[in-house]
Amino acid sequence: SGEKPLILSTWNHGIPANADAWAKLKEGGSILDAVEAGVRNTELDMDNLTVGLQGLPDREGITTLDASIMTGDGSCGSVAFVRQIKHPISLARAVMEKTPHVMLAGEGARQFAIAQGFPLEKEELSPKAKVAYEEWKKTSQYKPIINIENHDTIGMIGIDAGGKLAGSCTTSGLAYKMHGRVGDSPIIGAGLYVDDEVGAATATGLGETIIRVCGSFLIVELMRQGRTPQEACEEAVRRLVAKNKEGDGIQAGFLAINKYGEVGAYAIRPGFNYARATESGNVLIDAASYYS
Ligand code: SD4
Repeated sequence: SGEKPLILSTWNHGIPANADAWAKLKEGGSILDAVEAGVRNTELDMDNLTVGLQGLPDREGITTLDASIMTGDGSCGSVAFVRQIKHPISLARAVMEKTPHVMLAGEGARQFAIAQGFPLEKEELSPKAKVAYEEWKKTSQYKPIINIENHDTIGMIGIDAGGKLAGSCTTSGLAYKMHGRVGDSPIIGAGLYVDDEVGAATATGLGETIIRVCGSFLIVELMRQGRTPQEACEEAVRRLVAKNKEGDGIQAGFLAINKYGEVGAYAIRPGFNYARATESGNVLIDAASYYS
């Protein structure tokens, strides 16, 4: 069986995110504190155009963010279609801890953020996002393209030494999406699911396809029925491919851990990688995929 504590996160920016999560655990933080701190790193990464306010905007040129957070006792919070908030993951945590609700969206989420003392950022595109958006406007074509538009959301799942689990997921979503579009990342059970009795899963890629199969919940339930994390991720990807409505060329990937600290990762196509942090190090690993 696997090592604990363990932190897993999507893509190569998972390495610095894991490092921050690990540091938080080592200074005595909970696994919840760790997964929040980890993805806050990515929310500030100016080179990542799929997370945070520097992310690529929707068709109208407005960057809107989705995020969710969950612990293994079933506590969860999320925000969707939120503007001007630098750390949507922390806003999702505030929804979880300070409201009777699980999910706040749009203007209501922003009002709640203001009431909680979150600073409102100026609404302007980051230099890189602005260049990309101006270029996109020349044709205004919208086709989900793997590993370009869909790339780089961070999903993080972790288990502490005592077997408590938590996860986080944060994104600016699909580039040039319709205004108001919400992806899988803030949907509990789609982009993220955590249950201390079983394990945790998170997703990245084309959200529509992940929502359709309740991807992260599906993986946790498959593990509950006895599948390994790897088997569960593979079955979820098979399900997603079978139900695909978006055509060839889409990408999605899943990460999973079970309560023993065993790991699974699988994607539709090659190119998906993830960062795995344990006492023995923080390393980037290429995931296997359905298509070669
Ligand atoms: C979404 N799943 O909004 C996100 C996008 C993503 O890496 O994962 N990008 O559909």
